[in-house]
Amino acid sequence: MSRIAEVRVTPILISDPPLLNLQGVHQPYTPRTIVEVITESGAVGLGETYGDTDYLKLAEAFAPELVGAELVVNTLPADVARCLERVGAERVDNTVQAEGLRGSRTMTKIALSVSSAFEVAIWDALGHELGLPVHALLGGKVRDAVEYSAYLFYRWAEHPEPDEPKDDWGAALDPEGVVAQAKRMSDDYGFSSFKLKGGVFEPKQEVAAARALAEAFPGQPVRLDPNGAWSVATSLEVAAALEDVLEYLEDPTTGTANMAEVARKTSLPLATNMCVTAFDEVPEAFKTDAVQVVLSDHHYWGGLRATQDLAAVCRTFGVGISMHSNTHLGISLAAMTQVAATIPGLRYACDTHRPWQTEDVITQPHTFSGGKIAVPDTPGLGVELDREALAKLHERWQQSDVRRRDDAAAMRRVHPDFTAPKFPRW
Ligand code: GKR
Ligand code: MG
Repeated sequence: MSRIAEVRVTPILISDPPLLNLQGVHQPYTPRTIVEVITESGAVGLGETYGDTDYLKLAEAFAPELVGAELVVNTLPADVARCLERVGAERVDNTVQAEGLRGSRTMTKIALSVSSAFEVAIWDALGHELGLPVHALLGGKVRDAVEYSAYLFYRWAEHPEPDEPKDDWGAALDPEGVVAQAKRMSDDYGFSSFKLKGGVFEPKQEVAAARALAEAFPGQPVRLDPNGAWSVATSLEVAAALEDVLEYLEDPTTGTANMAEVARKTSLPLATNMCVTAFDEVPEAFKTDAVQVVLSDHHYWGGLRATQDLAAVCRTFGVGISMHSNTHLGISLAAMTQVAATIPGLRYACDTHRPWQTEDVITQPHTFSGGKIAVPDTPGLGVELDREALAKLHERWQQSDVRRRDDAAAMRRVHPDFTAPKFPRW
């Protein structure tokens, strides 16, 4: 088997619409890191992860360590963590709280997110070497297509500066705007599950939007996710108001104990990508029945195998599994699709930020049919790097000083007094 001959790490900036959330608004451009693992025989494996400086620096530091290594993923998380101790320990402590929308962000979790990009790239390279799709390497697919949900956001029509990226989706700031967005998602992509990012307006307004969605799409699953913005009492009020409408309520409140309290008093299942984001957070959450659906994410759980492991744990305890997303490009969507194809009992449509990202670094961006992506049987992830696009987006990164996602700072360009809210906002 050929070994790894070269590893490239390329930071890029991708355009992003003005999507609103609890923390503020998406910036016009957001960073991502693209990883290429090239084997001695010339196979190229691709990976993608967060591009904020902490992630990028670690990826750049770790990349040379893989040169000469075999195409195996077993020790990657530990290897990356050791690399972090060497290169990162003096720069950051282990308890960085990023006020994030993905739960607490510790350096250990950053190491896992970086590791995931190398892991995916190695699976991809291995698939090309062996002529097998990644899902086959992971044990085989149990479905031929993966269903995704429409990810609805309150949003502005455009970013504040005239030369910033634009699209033709228009504003969505009330129930009518949300339903119009959902209709376009349904018409153009065939999505038939709908997730609304909440935590933006008063809960009453968001309840009205969820009800409007349910009326516009009778019988189709609707979810609401305020990223932990509400107190237990508010969560229970919203749950009571939407008990007949929602498929699940996602992270209504912050912390396992609060989620458990809400879960005890509502019949609605609670989903999370905030209070269960690593294996050491599982026991408490499952013991207290705080969550009924865990939203996995191969980026922060540490890769595709970790995602399968998580799915097995959830199966064992009778907890549902689906998939969280964050602003991503086609390499990540390919990886999400490959691993989702292998997971038994995936009853809920997975999240994706597509179609909000209109740029990509692959030659043939994914298309949805009936809200689903067909699982490719071609070698590796089934995608090919568009080198010209990668170079262009890297050049944008070089010419810009945006080095991290900061939704609150983006919001301050329009509302100078904005600060990311303290929990609970309502
Ligand atoms: O893109 O604004 C966003 C989302 O709010 C994202 O950051 C979250 O991590 O999609 C995520 C979620 O489900 O919480
Ligand atoms: Mg969420």
